[in-house]
Parts: sequence; structure tokens; C-alpha cells
Amino acid sequence: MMKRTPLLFLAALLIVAALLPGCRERIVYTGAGDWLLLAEDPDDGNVPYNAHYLYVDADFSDGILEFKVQTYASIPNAVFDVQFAVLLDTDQNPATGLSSSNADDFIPPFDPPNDIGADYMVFVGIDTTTSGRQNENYVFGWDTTGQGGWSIEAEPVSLPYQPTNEDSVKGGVSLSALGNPSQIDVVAIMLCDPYNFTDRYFDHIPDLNEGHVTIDLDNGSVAQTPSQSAGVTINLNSGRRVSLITGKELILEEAR
Ligand SMILES: [Ca+2]
Ligand SMILES: [Ca+2]
Ligand SMILES: [Ca+2]
Repeated sequence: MMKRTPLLFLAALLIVAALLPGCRERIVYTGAGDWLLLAEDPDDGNVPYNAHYLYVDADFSDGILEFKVQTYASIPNAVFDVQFAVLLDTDQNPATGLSSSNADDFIPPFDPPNDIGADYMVFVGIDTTTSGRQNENYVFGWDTTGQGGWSIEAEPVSLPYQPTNEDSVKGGVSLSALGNPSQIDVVAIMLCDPYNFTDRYFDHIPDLNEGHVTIDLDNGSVAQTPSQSAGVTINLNSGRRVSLITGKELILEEAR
């Protein structure tokens, strides 16, 4: 009996090793196991449905990167009650894109994405005006040659998911729209309850000044990095005529 145990263990290892590559190819999107955890965020701010977990879908081979934020409490209506922005530093260069060094150049100032320089933004949400919706579920690119800002319209968000009374929001982007990067540094900012001018909350995931996460598309892995300081103060009460996340001017007064 004593000699059989190592043999059984070895056989089990061989079976697992043989199955693993096949499992990677046969991922079916039916449950939490299909998502890679990027970051866990504290229960912060005054809005009960602030962000808890940030995920990316585990299949890097289909050309689409899908992101999911899971909240502490249920979101009454995810279309109107949150704006989920996934900020992507596709050249891993903090000196390009939206960063803490240029976020104050805009009115109102952008909320800087911790320590990265975001070149693209997957924006799952809308800006509501009295005349309708603007900037709905779109991937924007940072304009580095003109005046800056999210003026490049890359593509519509893939597979937007904005349910009622659920605790998650999802949206994706094609890798081709991002220029097929091999690694991406990521910070998400979820604006919770955007039209509540006293309690709305810019929830950073990873948390404010807690750095970013890195998606390694070549190796199929994710990694967190040490925290760094963004060091920018935001005045939440200014500039209601400009979208707080996209920075785009809103044509009419906001309806809600
Ligand atoms: Ca949070
Ligand atoms: Ca950059
Ligand atoms: Ca946070």
C-alpha cells in the first residue's frame, strides 16, 4: 500500500496535466470561474452599489476583452445609475493618454486613473440630457495630437450588460480596436449615482492611489502592481454641462 500512493499521485498529476491545455480551449461562459479577478475594492463612498470586484473574461483568444464590475448592493438601473469606465494604458506609458499630469487641464478636470496614462476608455453608460442620450456605450481613444480628451470614437462597446436590480455591469472591446497590444495596464472608474450631486462617487478600482492591474495577453495572465500616488484633487461640483467621465460637452441640461 505504501508504494502505491506515489504511483496514484503521479497518475493523477499526468491526467491533470493532459487535461489542462484542453480546458483552456473549451472555456464556456456560464459562471464566475470564467472570469479572472483583477482587483478587489473596499465598500467606499456613500452609494451602496459601489464597486467590489473588477474582472476580465478569461478567454484571451477570441479577440474581445470583456470587463465586469460587481457591486456591493444591487444597482437599481445600471443604464442610468452608474457609468462604468475601464481605462486602458495600451502602450504602458504613463506619459501618453489621460493621466494625473494632464487631468487638470480640462473643465471640469478628469478624474485621473491612478498611476496610468490611459490611451483608451471602454465607457459603459450614458450621459442623459433633456433631449436624449449621448456617448452611450462607446470605446473612446485619447487624442494625443489635437487638444486632447476622449475625442476619438474607436467602436461601440461589445456586449454591454446593464441590468435592473442586479449587482454587475459588463462591457467589452475588440483587441483590434486597441491596436492588438500584448500587455495592458488597467484602472476602472465607476461613477456611482452620477446625477446625485451630493453623494455621487468616483469609485476607483484598484482603489484611489492603489496603482493598476496588468493584463498580459501573450501569457494569458493578470498581475497587480504596487500602489502609487495620483495626487490630484477633483472638484466634483463644477461644470455640470460636461460629462464627468467622457469629458464631452453635453448639449442640454441633464434630465436627471
Ligand atoms: Ca468600492
Ligand atoms: Ca499610455
Ligand atoms: Ca474604490
